[in-house]
Amino acid sequence: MVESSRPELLQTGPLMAMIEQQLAEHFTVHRLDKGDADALLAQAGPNIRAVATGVGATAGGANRVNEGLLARLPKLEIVANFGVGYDAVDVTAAAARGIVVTNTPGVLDDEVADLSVGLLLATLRRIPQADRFLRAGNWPKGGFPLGATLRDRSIGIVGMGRIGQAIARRLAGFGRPIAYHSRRPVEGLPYPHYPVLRELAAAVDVLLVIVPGGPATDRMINAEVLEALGPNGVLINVARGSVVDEPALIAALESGTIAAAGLDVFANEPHVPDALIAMDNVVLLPHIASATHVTRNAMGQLVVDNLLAWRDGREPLTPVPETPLPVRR
Ligand code: NAP
Ligand code: 8YV
Repeated sequence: MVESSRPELLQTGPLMAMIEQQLAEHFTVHRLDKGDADALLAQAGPNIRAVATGVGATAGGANRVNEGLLARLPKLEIVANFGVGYDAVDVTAAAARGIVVTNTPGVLDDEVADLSVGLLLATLRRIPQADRFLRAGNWPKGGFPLGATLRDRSIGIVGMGRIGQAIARRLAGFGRPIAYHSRRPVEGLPYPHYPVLRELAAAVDVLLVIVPGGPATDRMINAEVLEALGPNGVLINVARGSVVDEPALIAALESGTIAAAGLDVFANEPHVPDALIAMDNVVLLPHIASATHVTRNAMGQLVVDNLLAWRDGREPLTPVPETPLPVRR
């Protein structure tokens, strides 16, 4: 039974205009990031039935949907997350309260895989550095130094889910050996599975990380794994900054324990350590793997469609595995 045709919705931070326009059309929207959050929660919290969250809630973002926030929203039924990664939402607490959490899987796989391969090539072949070299007027003084190649490398993919598999399909075209690490092997894949991450790192020359963030993967790329990757090794992280022990990575890059890194994500976004910015053997991107008009619009529409399905009394389209709950009504 649908309580209201315009349910009260809490938006934790800015979202794309196309999302905000549709939310305003179908919901009574309260903004947690505008004005006094505490006063807003005291006044509107008891009637909030839906949350829309995303940008700004990842990594170190302030507006995480945690137990403290959930406790102030006693009528909450759904949290719709913009992004396939939902590490900024406490799904265990949500499940315990019978709240369904949705994310945006599938619609961004190819986009993120394209960027991952681009970042790998940019890091290995030093494409941004070559661009800077030319712009600085250095070419007439001599050619850009010779560098590393993909031709003699094997690639280890950490996380072989939707995006990991889209990356592997692309990298197969490069004719280099591929292996992967995940907790369980994926049936039917032709690549060797390494149940122990350190053993994968020791066996390959490139580690490309595309696992979810959260406690289970927290700093899984640590000093020991980087040591195993070795002095010819390259780390590519398109997963979450939390997955890498950032100080250990900086130390490994500075000491030559590994050769180079390509990073789309950081521990405390949007802040990037000065030590990384000062290095010449890293390529740094501002979390852009899905950042195209087409893909972000598809993600945004999925956020809205999940909320509208719930509002209309249907099952949300893409609940996360931890909360595959029927809507509580
Ligand atoms: P997915 O389909 O759920 O795949 C996740 C993969 O990680 C699975 O192979 C899973 O296998 C593995 N995994 C999970 N926990 C693990 C652990 N503790 N140890 C080892 N492997 C583990 O997810 P997806 O759609 O491919 O997305 C993956 C992640 O990429 C997202 O959660 C997000 O954080 C990140 N991402 C980043 C961007 C960006 O803009 N940079 C864009 C999109 C996604 P097992 O369960 O068998 O271990
Ligand atoms: C988004 C992402 O940039 O989907 C994810 O998990 O990391 C990216 O696609 C991010 O969710 C926006 O906050």
